Amino acid sequence: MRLSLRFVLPLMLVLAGIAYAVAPLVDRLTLSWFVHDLESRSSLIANTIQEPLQELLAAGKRVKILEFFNRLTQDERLFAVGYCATPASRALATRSLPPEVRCSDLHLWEGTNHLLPSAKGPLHVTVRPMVSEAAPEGRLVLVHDMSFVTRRSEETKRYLFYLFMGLAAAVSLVTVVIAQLSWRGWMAGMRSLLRGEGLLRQPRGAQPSLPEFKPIARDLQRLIRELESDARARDEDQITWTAESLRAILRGELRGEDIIVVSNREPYIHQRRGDRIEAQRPASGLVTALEPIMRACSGTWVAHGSGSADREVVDRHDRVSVPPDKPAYRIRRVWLTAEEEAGYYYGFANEGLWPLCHIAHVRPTFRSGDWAQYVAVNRKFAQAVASEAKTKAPIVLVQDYHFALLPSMLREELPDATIITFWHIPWPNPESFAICPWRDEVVAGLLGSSILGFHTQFHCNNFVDTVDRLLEARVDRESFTVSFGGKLTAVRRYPISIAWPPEAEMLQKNVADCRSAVREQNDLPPEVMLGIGVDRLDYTKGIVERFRAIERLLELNPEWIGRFSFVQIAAPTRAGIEEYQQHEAQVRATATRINGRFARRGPPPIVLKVEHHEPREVYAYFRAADLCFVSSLHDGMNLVAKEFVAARDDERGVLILSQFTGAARELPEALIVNPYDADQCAAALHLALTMPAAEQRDRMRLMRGLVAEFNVFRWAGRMLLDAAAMRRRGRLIGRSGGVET
Ligand code: GDG
Repeated sequence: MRLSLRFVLPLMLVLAGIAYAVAPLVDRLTLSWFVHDLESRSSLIANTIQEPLQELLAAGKRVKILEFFNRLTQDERLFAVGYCATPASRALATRSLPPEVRCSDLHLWEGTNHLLPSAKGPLHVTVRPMVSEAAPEGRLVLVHDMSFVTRRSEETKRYLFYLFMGLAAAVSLVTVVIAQLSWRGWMAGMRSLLRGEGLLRQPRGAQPSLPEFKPIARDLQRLIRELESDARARDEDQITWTAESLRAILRGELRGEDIIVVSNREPYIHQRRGDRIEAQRPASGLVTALEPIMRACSGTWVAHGSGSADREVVDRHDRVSVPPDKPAYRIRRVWLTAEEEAGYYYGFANEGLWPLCHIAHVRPTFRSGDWAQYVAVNRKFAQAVASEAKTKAPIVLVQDYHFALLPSMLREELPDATIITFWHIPWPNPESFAICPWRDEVVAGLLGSSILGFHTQFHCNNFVDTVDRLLEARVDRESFTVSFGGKLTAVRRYPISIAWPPEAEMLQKNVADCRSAVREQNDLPPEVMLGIGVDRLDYTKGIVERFRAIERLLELNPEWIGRFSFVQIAAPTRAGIEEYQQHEAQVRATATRINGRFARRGPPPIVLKVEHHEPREVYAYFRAADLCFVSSLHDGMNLVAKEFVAARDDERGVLILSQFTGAARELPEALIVNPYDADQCAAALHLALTMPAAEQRDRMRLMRGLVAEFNVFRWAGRMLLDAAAMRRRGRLIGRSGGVET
């Protein structure tokens, strides 16, 4: 409507201007028409009255002549009639003859159009010869009233104006209608092109896209992608990613957006300690990364309420504001029954999906009862998120393999939401994944996401291959998008990391003090070379393989017996699962066996500490060590490797890193090993223990540069910037959430 008015009003003004511009022309034209008309009329009158007038003149009947003239002027247009016998005589005329009309001038006016002004309006004077024998110079003068010409001219102009206005309205209407139809058609064509329709197979029943656009479609899409990635690369290069810059970007890019995080683990757990309630913050990279987002956007974090005092601190909507000392966002707690937790968390997620995705030679266990709980709990979380959404199109960040079904369930509840799902663990190849009895449901569930993130491109490839193998979906390997059920999911790589710089408290104690304190605490001689491993006690972390590598080192290089000890911090985890109990037993037995072999000649080669440590203590171990050994059999990223690097502001220490971690792709300056190859690992241990300080510094410096730059704020920021770009594009093509295909 606004567009129409914007177009119609100027057009009408232009046409009105034209109408006024042509008005003088109309005046001139109508005047010349009427003058010509009066000429003809005058000739007609002159010819008609010639005979009777001649007769009356010849008879000298002046009175009769005047009566005759008066009768003639009863015609409304004929104003006056007169006759001059000679230029010198007085005119015989009706009283109305203007005084300016004198017999002496008539010879000058003969044959011309003479106009006289008068109070009534212009008068037209025609002079015709009226010759007789008695009066060879006789002239008839006819004066016509021309005021009607002015009246007619005004009327003509008025009609002309109305005509132009009508014309303007009609032209505008037709133009606007045609323009609207063409614009809609063109926009629909462009939108469908930008969405990729018509480039690939047409969905059944869909309108074929405009064929004339097809040749430019791919180029256009590629251009948009290139521009986006250029802009992103440029932006990212210029940004030093910190919690504050992440907050600033969020305020700029996602001002006022409704942001919801969903994870199994909550960012604050309220525990009862006697009379007091303590708010514990779990040591988790995920919380570190997502909390700045929550603080900046005053968002909502939906999580399983697992603390002993969690129910005591929530309001009647199960919400609690955090951080406790300076509330900035809120947790919405979801309560699970013991059966739900057993089936969803311990069962399907940790006995099914965890071993399935890790390919760590532990068979996944799938039970239909667990699956039913997994579905039910995912549904419960979807409803909780929907009830927390303040707008129809929130940004929802779904975390990890506990919520594979949540994206599609959320898509049903909030069709316009932008759903970013991050899968923190690896994604296996299609053959391995096909073991899962509910493989199709899991993959389809994830495809409810607008963006699906993995740590490495390898995992993205595996996921896309799995989709291709299992579902009737359109996979575009150029843009790495999957179109399923009319929705598009972008599959992207977002390598997770740690906060940089680490909290000052972690680096407070200097390295020398850490070295002596750690050795003292563990009854190790001050000069012993120290290795460190920090893991959850999980079979994917390759702790047994790590111990075998140490054993092999001592076999191959016995000079290290009594001179090298390895401290393994193993935080108990998922202890309710039998596989984990067996694994713990195996780890303990392996350490005992190896210590039994080599401990007789000094300190034990392995110091196994199966207990949770505070982050400050973990950092003290990192700083005290000469090497850190990460030997995961399969790991999405592995944050321990990055934490070791962050802890070494002295630029010393060597990182030995399994090739099966995501981190190995980012930290090639580490000593990269195959944890299944004990000899190779032993060689790496020896190399680390003998590496010159200068080489340690060179390697550590490069790794620290990378971890500093590619930190966890960048991980979160990149996902949200992509989501913001997707929403902008969605608005451009008429949708805000998952882009429809
Ligand atoms: C999953 C993926 C991915 C360990 N023991 C203690 C302790 N930790 C901390 C470490 C580190 C974290 O736990 C472990 O993180 P990882 O990345 O190594 O491994 P997962 O727990 O398996 O995490 C993994 C990660 O998600 C993130 O996406 O990298 O691939 O498997 O921060 O320091 N922390 C404390 N005491 C301990 O005893 N405080």
